[in-house]
Amino acid sequence: MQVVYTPAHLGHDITVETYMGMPVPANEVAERAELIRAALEADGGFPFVAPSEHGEAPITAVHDEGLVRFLEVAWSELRAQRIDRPFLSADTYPNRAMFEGMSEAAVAGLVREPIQAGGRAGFWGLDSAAPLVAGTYPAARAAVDVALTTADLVLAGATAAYGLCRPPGHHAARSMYGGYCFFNNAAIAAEAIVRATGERVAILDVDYHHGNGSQQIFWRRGDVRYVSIHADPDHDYPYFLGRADETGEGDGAGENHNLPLASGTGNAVYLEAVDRALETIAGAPGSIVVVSLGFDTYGLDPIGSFALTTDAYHEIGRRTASLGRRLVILQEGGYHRPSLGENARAWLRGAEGRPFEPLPAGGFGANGTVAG
Ligand code: SP5
Ligand code: ZN
Repeated sequence: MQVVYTPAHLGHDITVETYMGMPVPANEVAERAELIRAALEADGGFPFVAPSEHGEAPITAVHDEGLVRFLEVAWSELRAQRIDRPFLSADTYPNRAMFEGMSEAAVAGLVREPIQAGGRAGFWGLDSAAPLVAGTYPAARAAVDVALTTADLVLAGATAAYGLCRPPGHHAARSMYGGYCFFNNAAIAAEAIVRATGERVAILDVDYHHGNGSQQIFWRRGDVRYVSIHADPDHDYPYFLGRADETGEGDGAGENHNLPLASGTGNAVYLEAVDRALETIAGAPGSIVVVSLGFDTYGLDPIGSFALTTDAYHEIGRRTASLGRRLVILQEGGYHRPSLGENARAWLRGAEGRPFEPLPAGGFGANGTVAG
């Protein structure tokens, strides 16, 4: 299986994030993508290709142009305004209750994007845990190109291809970034595939978190079915979306499928949810599935509460491929660094119908470091 990768993600060099007001070591770090790259290279069965530039049009096909412009200048604005922070994080969010009692028309007329960078980040952002640095915008643009190049490979006839996207994307909505995500790589790829083929597309989201951005973007769309297995939002980010009764509206009525699972979910319960998700996908026409692939469902993940094992990823990859549809597999989350490479290898080998054997110690160490 071909892998689309670029070192451009390294510019999104994150070391610290904030969690509930306090600085903590970052989860969504550059090393994640490098560990997956090293493991797939060591496997030998994954040829690497560089992404090609696709420009801005596929991005504004799903995102508000104002979000793109904000992300493009956010860092230079922070510096121009002499706000002495190591990364941009919002000061104030427009909580909907701030406008309670005001008409929609009044709010639309009065509320506008501020100039101060911390207010501007609140206008476009979902949460305070998605740090933005000098290299974030080029890295986020490159991640979109990775996703679109992965889609190109499948549109050109590949049975499956894997895009090593970083930063991830599924929390980014049409007019919002957040959850370590800036542009919604999977949604941009799905939209591009719909436009290229005229077919319906399904998104299978198996990241630990609900992909609120993907759900929002396709909420009223009949041509993209979103199916997600994730942690119950009563207990986990993104908290305010992801429940089973969110099924879409308008042309999208019945096209949104959320399968929230309880803390502690292990392989057996998760695989049963995978089967339900795959049946839901099989219930609509189309020949291509975009997979939002996260490994934060792993038992040792520092921000997840599920208990999946590496063997389960091999089986999930195998079952997903046995749908008989072509797969555009895009990386989302997953934060337990020592296991990331092996979990990615297991999933992708499963999707190819190849057995999974752990890499020998010394070639690619069990501690997740690259030998030599
Ligand atoms: C793409 C993706 O996986 N984004 C996840 C964003 C999660 N943001 C909130 C992180 C909160 C970390 N909570 C730590 C709880 C430790 N018990
Ligand atoms: Zn996640």
